[in-house]
Formats: sequence, structure tokens, C-alpha cells
Amino acid sequence: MKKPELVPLSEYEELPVEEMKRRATELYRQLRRRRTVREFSDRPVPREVLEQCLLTAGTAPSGANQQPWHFVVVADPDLKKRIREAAEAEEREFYRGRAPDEWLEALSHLGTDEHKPFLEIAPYLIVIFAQSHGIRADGSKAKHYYVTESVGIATGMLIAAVHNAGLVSLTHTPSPMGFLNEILGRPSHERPFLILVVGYPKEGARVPKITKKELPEIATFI
Ligand code: IYR
Repeated sequence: MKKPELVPLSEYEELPVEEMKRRATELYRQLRRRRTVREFSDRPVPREVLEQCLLTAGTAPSGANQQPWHFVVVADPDLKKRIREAAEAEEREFYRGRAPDEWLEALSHLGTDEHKPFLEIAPYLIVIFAQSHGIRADGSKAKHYYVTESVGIATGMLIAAVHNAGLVSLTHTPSPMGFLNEILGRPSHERPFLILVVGYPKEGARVPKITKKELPEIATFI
């Protein structure tokens, strides 16, 4: 067993209560403007912005700090085309029979179908992989804990970072996603978690008319 090594909490900054309230409200105002977008422009995005957003995602808490994620940033047109073709093949099956009617009904207000042009149009696809285990220096396997929770938190932080940078994103989950391991050459202990499509919205892009639940519906103070 390793002995914990503790250091001072030097980065923490306490805020005056008024400032705390202002900042809490300001972040809500910013994040409620985020929308999932499906109509992308092909305008290029500086790679450096993505690097910063990925560093932000990488600050997420994770089970035993094992950071069980890997982000593959796909900009290569040929790879994007292969991903689109494979995703659309799965999605055709999904929309034409694999999905139960109840699922298709729940989705119907979004207007999605098996066509995924954004996978080729958007400048970046960030394919997020969840690692069931890590590999120690001696080559042995180190089991990872709370992998889905950890990768979900990091993905949420990535989505917020991309929005904060003035870009839009789409969480895309073709099912199943095993083809991503093959196309991107990732090992079998890495499970594709989702594809985050990132870029600028197409001019005149439209989004579904949806609302978010009010506070009493999503939270209980007791
Ligand atoms: N993966 C499909 C279907 C889909 C499922 C859910 I739940 C969504 O919120 C949106 C789409 C697709 O990407 O079209």
C-alpha cells in the first residue's frame, strides 16, 4: 500500500457571498445558451482551442484519479468519411427496425434520422474512449473503477468548455460503436463512449424547440 502524500489546497479561492451568487448565476446564463447542434459549417477551428478544451476535460475528477479516458481528435477527411459510412450503416439498422417504437417515438421531436452528414462536414470529431483498465509500466493491467461515471463527467466538462470557447457540439452515439476501434486503431480495452462533433454552426442553423425542466422538477432540498 502506498502512503498518501498530501499537499496544501493552494489553488482554492474563497469568494465573498455576493460574488459567489453573481458567478453562479453568470455560469447558468452562459450554459443555458448551449444547444446541441446538428447543422455544422465546415469552417476550420484552431487546433489550439481544442487542445485547451481537452485539457479542461482532463481536469475532471475520476475513480481513484485513474483518468480512464482517451480522446481521439479526428480532422482527417478520409477518416471522417469512413466514420460517417460506418455510423450511417448502423443508424440505418437502428431507424429501420432495431429501435423499438417507444424509442423512436421519444426521439421524434428531434427530427433525427440515419443521415449523418455532420460527421464529414464538421472540422473535428472528438471520439471519446473509456478505458476498462490501464497498463502499468511493467505491462500488467490496472483495473479502472467507476469508468462510466468518470468519462461522463469529463465529457460534460468538455461540452461546457467547447461552448465556452464559442463553438457548438453534438453528442452523437451511433449504436453499436465498435467500428470506431477498428477505424481509429484503438485497443479492445477502450470502449467508444460517444462522438463529440465540434465546430461552428452552419449559417442559419436551426435546432429543435425544446425546454429544460424547472428547478423543483430536477432538485429537492430537504
Ligand atoms: N443514435 C441515434 C439515435 C438517437 C438517440 C438518442 I436517445 C438521441 O437523443 C438522439 C439520437 C442518432 O444519433 O440519430
